[in-house]
Amino acid sequence: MDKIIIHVDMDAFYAAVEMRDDPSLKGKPLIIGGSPDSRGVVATCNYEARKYGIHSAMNVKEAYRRCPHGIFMYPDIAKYRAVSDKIHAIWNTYTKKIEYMSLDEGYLDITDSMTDAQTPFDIARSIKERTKTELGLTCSVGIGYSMMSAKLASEEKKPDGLYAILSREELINLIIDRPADTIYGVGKQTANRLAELGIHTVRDIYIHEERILSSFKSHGKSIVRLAKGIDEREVMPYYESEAKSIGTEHTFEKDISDMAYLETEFLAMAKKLSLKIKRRNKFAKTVTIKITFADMQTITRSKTAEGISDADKIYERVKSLFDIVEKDREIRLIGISLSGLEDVRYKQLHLEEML
Ligand code: DCP
Ligand code: MG
Repeated sequence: MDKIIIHVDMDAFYAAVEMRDDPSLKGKPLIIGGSPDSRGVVATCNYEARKYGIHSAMNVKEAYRRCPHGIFMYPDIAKYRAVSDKIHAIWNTYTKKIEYMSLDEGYLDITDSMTDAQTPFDIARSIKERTKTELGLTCSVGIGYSMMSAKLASEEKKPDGLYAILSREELINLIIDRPADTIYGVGKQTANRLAELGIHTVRDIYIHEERILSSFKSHGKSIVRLAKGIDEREVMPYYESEAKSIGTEHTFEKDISDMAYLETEFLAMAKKLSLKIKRRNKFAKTVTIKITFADMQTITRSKTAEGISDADKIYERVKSLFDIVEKDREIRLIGISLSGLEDVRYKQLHLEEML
């Protein structure tokens, strides 16, 4: 049976909280970020400021150049976090199967929690209504049969939107002529590589399916499936994401002596784990590799240092461990595990950049 997933994303979150708390800011372009003379970047801005082409991650100096009469404010993360807790508390009354993506965004799987008398639209409207009356804020809500369809639906009518994409056909009709990076998992880098293959839109993904499958391996398979509307990802509730470690391992059909090949495998694993750990909003302090030799002897090697989540950082640590393993026998299995997981401190890096 299809799932019913709701994706909620607050509108201009930090800016909306500031406008709510100081109504004199309403109607004026408001930019939250570093001061105009600092090296900071824009965290967000309200919709008035967006008319000037200002957006998240833009250099504040550039934002100031575009809109010198705008109001520029530093973010107050503690305040937004407290508001976020209240938002999450509202969501929690509809289902316990919630995956929080950031302070202002989350997926709610309501498949099993909805009563017979309710439709997904009742729940979506109720969430919007309560967010408005109890917190004085607006959000955009998407209803989908999968995580990707729910997310695209919430973006569709932003701000204060409500939209549903309830079948693969509807999803495909909506996205077929959109850029390839509409597909979850297609970031800048992948989009560039796709463009080199002449693939620019979702339609091109269908046309050149074979080319993608041969050039991108398992990532290609996932791109093609998602483009066709097949998205089996489960909403991962908080309690499940509390697992103490995240790992993956691979047993080879034949024992391997080619070290360069093993390094490529480790790199692919690091990429996979990076996606997983980022989805859980975590950093890992400890990286452990596991190696089983052809004679079934297994060894593990660990390194603990600052928390990381990027694939290249994970791989770097894996490589430093693998380099010092004595490779005198063929290898049957390799694995990586990430532990010492800590929460991503929301935007702290960004704050540091600004101060
Ligand atoms: N944020 C940030 N730096 C970024 C992006 C976002 O600090 N590069 C912060 C500020 C945002 C909040 O996270 O208010 C939520 O991010 P969104 O991408 O959901 O953006 P907004 O909620 O601000 O706007 P929208 O209405 O487009 O969702
Ligand atoms: Mg938002």
